[in-house]
Amino acid sequence: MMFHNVIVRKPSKTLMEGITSAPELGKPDYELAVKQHDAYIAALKKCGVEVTELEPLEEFPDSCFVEDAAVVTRKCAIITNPGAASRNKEPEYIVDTIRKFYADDQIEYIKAPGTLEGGDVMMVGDHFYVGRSARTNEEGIRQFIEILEKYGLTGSEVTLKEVLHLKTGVNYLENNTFLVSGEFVDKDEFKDAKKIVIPEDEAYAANCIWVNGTVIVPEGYPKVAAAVKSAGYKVITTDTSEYRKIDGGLSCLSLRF
Ligand code: CIR
Repeated sequence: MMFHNVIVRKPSKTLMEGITSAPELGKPDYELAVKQHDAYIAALKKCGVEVTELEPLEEFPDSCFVEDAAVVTRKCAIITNPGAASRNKEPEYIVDTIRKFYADDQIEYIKAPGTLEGGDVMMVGDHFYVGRSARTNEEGIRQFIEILEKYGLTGSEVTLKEVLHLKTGVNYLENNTFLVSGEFVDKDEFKDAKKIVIPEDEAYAANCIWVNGTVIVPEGYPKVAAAVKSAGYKVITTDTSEYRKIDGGLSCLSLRF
């Protein structure tokens, strides 16, 4: 399995108005966020992918979290319908870019009353776990699985209670290996997985991304970086402190396919 392409969107100056569950961390610093975004792109390029960089959308403070607007698979792309009201129109601004990579008959849509955000979708080969969250509802999951099945792919629902999105707490690397934190450590769905258990004090770093054999880990989480290294992966760290302030992590900042 190889990723060839990545889509990112530059942060907007309105970033500080992004939705957050952690106001105590303060507001993101725009200039620093831009630097961190450039470093993130550089890290991705080191993993051998072609990066398409979209212009910022000032009217959507959270639009740099491009992962939530679409799900890209090896067979089709699914344009989402985000459950967060302030983010609901973001997918309209990703479709033209998706069209450069997928034929019209490979592009599908989640429609109201269904809602779904890409942060709730975790790809494990041809199977997709979907978190039922405050952003992704039962109807959104039903539509999503129906679409997957049309393309010979499968999906299943995972309930979650503690985190924003499924991938806030669990992420897939490869070879049945998962990073798991909090409520996902003992979940039935992952009982046969090889697990790298994320310590509570580094829970944010459960959101790492595997890109072509390298794992990109957020900077400042040494236990997670060490655990991933000792599982045999090359590790690149990159700082996402400004995105963390508005609940964003490494996976949220890109679409990888
Ligand atoms: C939000 O609440 O929607 C953004 N502030 C953070 C989105 C993070 N995206 C993700 O986990 N895929």
